[in-house]
Amino acid sequence: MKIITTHKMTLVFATNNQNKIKEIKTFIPKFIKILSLQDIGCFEEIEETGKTISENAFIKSSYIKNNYGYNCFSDDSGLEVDKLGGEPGVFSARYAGIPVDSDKNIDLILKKMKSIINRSAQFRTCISLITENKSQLFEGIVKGKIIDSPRGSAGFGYDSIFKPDNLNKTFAELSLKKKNEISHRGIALKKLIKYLIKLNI
Ligand code: ITT
Repeated sequence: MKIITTHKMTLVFATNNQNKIKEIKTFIPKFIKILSLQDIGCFEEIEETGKTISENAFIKSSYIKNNYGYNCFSDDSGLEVDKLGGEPGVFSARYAGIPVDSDKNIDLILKKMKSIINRSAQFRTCISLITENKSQLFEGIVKGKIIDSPRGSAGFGYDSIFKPDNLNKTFAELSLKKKNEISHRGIALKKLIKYLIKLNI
């Protein structure tokens, strides 16, 4: 039997990061149709000129709403290391320069933290949703520690050097499902989905 799904809501997910797409796919309820930037013919780079993670999230979603007319959400995320004054934070993607290179970013963090004993850090995700004229922000934070050298091969970005509190594994040693259960992105996404389900009632 053919199952027909009717989507009651269409949203663009404004990202070029395939790992983020993989992570959010497991969350999205069937009544929502997700379009990618390619689907809507958006191939230009959206400049992230904000001073904070939340500003950059809003820049990406409002760019799509203003230029393409679609309801949209975006995710801006970053790693914030306490003893580095919150770095790399908003510069997480390009911490070691352009072109973006995750291995170089990790090397730079580990180098800067070589003699630092307090290794507390957190991941932050801000999801900006724009539906018609309404703008909403959903935040997720997960606290943990930066370990001495990378461990694990799953995930992306800084996952291999981040060990969430209360777990003895790095994010890169977790399955996608487990990371989603506890991660910054998972927390922000759960808030987004709760809001969208209410909108749909
Ligand atoms: P878009 O802007 O196209 O969504 P991006 O990769 O540029 O993709 P961000 O601006 O949010 O995304 O950059 C955040 C960087 O922080 C990202 O490139 C990773 O290096 C890192 N990062 C974000 N989420 C992460 C996660 O869940 N695990 C590990 N590192 C992460």
